[in-house]
Amino acid sequence: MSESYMEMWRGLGINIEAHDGLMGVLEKFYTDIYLSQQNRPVGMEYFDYLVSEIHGQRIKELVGARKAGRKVIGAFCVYVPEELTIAVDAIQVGLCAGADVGSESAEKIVPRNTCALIKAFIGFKLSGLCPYIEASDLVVGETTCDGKKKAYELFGEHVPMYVMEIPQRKESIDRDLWKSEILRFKKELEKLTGRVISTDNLKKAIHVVNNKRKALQRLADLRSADPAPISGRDAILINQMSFMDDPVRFTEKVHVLCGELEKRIQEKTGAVPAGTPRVMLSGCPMAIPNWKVPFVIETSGAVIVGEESCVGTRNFGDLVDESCETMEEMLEALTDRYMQINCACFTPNNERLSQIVSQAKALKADGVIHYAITFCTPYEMEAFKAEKVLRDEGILFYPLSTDYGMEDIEQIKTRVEAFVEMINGRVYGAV
Ligand code: BJ8
Repeated sequence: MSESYMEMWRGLGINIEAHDGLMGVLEKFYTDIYLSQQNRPVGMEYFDYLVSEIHGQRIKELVGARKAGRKVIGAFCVYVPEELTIAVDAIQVGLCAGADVGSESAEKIVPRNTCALIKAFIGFKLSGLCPYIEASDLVVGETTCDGKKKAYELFGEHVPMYVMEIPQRKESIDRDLWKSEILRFKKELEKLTGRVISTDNLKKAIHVVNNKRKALQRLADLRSADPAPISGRDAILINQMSFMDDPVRFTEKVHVLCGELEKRIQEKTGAVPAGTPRVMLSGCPMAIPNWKVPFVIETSGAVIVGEESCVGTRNFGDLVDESCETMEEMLEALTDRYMQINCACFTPNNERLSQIVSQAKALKADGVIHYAITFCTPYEMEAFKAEKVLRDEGILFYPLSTDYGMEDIEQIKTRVEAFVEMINGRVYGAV
């Protein structure tokens, strides 16, 4: 990354030496996992560029926007309504971290057996490595799992923190609570920015975010083709970048890529040969640069064709009703849309199980790998239920728990290869 960002990073309080080291490791990692792939769509060039400038150009845009009086909202969860952020002319970015960085520092303030996602965002902050956290005027957390809830109390000593209360059930009383939380967040944003959200601005913001989701839906649908027109790694990267990039520019680039993928499908050009075992991922979100499991799967003879995840369908599967005209109708529509997200923090959460089955069928997946970050109780527990429903449907299932470390990569590879063998055995009639 260019030398010209040094001053900007220093201004944000970034630990330059440690940051240089991190960027060097990431560059190598990206070359090995991404740029080494054969037959990638040309449209991926934009996303390669985004990654190469993830702490450069994009941060420059955020810093520039702040200088012009706009605010930056950092969020950890897909429950935080980006529509409201855009309606106050602020910018929302994702803060979840997907690398084993700063865990030693993190373990000074949270227990060792905390999930890697939580340790990573704390570690990035305490080690001075995340310009997104440093560029955020408000950091928005949510009461989903116990780990996050308690971590935000500690994290709030280091950043300007705001926590949204997420209900744990989907009864009408829970919906009422969630609607009141949407209203409270709206007021908080209005206070922060000094702007009052008008119906016109909210309508436009809903349209912008819906368009982003529609582009991601288009991409997801194209992956049902055989041969898969794009690797799972590339599609996951695009989903990860949906939390970082400008939403309008991102939407445009995803559509350009989708146009290319449609041509590939017509010409039967794939990222892998037709008939390659098709795996769907389900479970915990994979924040950038968490690419370990996708890399292992796609170097073990399979292709990933979809993600039932918050870096996947839980992020873009549902739209907000755009026919609403009044503020009250729009807030109701936002409440409804976000209540449909099936995070494992909800109980019961049978809608998620149905979603896994229908998504796996729509994508013609041969098997589902359930990904849980070690110590993530909600997803590790829900894996047992997911296994049962998929078995009942005759879909192969493998539950995988791992953290961000690389020590277990060979062990995971052996297990994933055995799973791919099972798929091959079934396809060829041996199972
Ligand atoms: S809506 S999945 S983004 S909470 S992995 S921190 S659950 S112990 S990330 Fe999530 Fe929102 Fe739910 Fe999605 Fe806790 Fe599990 Fe860690 Fe997790």
